[in-house]
Amino acid sequence: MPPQNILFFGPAGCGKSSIVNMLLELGHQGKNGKAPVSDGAKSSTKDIGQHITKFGDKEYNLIDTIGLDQRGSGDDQVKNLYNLLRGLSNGISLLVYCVRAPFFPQKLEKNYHFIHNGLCARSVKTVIVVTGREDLPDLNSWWTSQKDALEENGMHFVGHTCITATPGRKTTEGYNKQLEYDESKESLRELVVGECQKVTTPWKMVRSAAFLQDESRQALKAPQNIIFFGSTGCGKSSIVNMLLGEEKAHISNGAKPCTHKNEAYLANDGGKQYRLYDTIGLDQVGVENRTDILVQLYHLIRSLHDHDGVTLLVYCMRGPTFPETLDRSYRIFYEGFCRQEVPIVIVVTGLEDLADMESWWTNNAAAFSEKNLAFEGHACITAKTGKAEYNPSRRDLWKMISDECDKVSEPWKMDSAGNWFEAVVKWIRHNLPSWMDEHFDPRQADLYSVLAECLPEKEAREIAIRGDQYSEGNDPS
Ligand SMILES: Nc1nc2c(ncn2[C@@H]2O[C@H](COP(=O)(O)OP(=O)(O)OP(=O)(O)O)[C@@H](O)[C@H]2O)c(=O)[nH]1
Ligand SMILES: [Mg+2]
Repeated sequence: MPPQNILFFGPAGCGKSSIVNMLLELGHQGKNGKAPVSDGAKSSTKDIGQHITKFGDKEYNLIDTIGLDQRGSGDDQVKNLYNLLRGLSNGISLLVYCVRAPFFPQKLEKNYHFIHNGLCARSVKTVIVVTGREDLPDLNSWWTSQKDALEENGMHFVGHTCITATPGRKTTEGYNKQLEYDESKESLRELVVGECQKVTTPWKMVRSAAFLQDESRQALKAPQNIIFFGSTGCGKSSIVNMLLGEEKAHISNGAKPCTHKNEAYLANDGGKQYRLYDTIGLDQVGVENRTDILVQLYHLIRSLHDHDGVTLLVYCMRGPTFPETLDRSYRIFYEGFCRQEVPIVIVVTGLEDLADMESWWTNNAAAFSEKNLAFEGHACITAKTGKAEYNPSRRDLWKMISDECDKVSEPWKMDSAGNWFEAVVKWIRHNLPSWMDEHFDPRQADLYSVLAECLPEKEAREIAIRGDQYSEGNDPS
């Protein structure tokens, strides 16, 4: 009976080799001995190591990989890994995703998507092992706080453990973390060996290396972020669901605004990953304080700054009538928030009663130009499930969106938080004073209270003072 193969992967320096060694120490060691461990400064796993160990009467091959994000991890390493997987006669039973706490899962998803989605075709069960337990209050707090973020970023695990991968400092009585270290080994064995034993038919790599060029390399790329915006009830959430192919975003069933929080949904098309952001209707009536919307959008764009930037804006509107107030949210998002630096496309919903939905654009394109509203692309659709044109609409919409995203080589990121916010506030005051209702008093105190929700106190105060000078007619720029 050949050994079951277990692949350990994760970013450089997360403790992969230490984890492999913990299992080797616990099991009956076979050939190849210990895995070399990183001293922290630079990664020591130059290539793929394989170590056989035995638990009970079963043998396991622990495969220790290079951190794919490290310098020099290029096509060669990817090919080596592919060749190794391809050569495993017993396939692969389990993936072990190793990360170091505290960490931000969105930064780590590339590794996961590359190995789990790309190389292993989403066909191998994955567990997550978190090292650095010694720096955390307890295991459960870590898992509870991170599991939603992991799921949102498309990372799914059949099990988890949070461990310390070092016995700690040497003291006169031995190592100071020996107890935690021994417990960690047991919990690691339980998770890894336990999950392996459930696998009856390991997954085998049968594809030719050609796919590495496209699918797998795409998976290594971060998802592209797309923001859907527009008036309340125009169909933003319906459009997002249409692209997802399932009803994940809540859609409204009446006149009341439905989406009250900006939400992200992970979508795939043609082997590429997209993150779709369903946002709050900018002109939502009944919102007590419009500044709340502003602050939430600020948080969204700021979070995207650390999250691969914004690739595309999708302006959503409800047809077939051409709306009077169309340009307001366009200007706020495109000109105000994104400084005209992100490509923007338009999606017109509610066109199911037209014999030729595309004719809507032909008839209305001039009205957009007159208002100086320019778009890189458009889609005339119905986003209402059950309508005959729903599936063709979905196909057209994906095509338009993926074509536009393909043209973007460098997603947009706002400049340093303070400058950007100041510019946005100035822009809104100048161009859309009516949007700032009585709750948004331009005087220092109110501006400060908005800013203080998103910025460090000192920064908020400084910007509020500068903004105040501006509102008095002293534009400092
Ligand atoms: N007839 C028709 N109805 C649509 C279409 N798209 C969406 N709807 C309906 O319009 C209503 C509002 O759609 P939502 O997707 O919730 O709109 P939204 O923009 O997300 O609304 P908020 O979240 O409240 O800002 C729902 O009842 C949808 O079923 C369409 O193309 N045609
Ligand atoms: Mg909605």
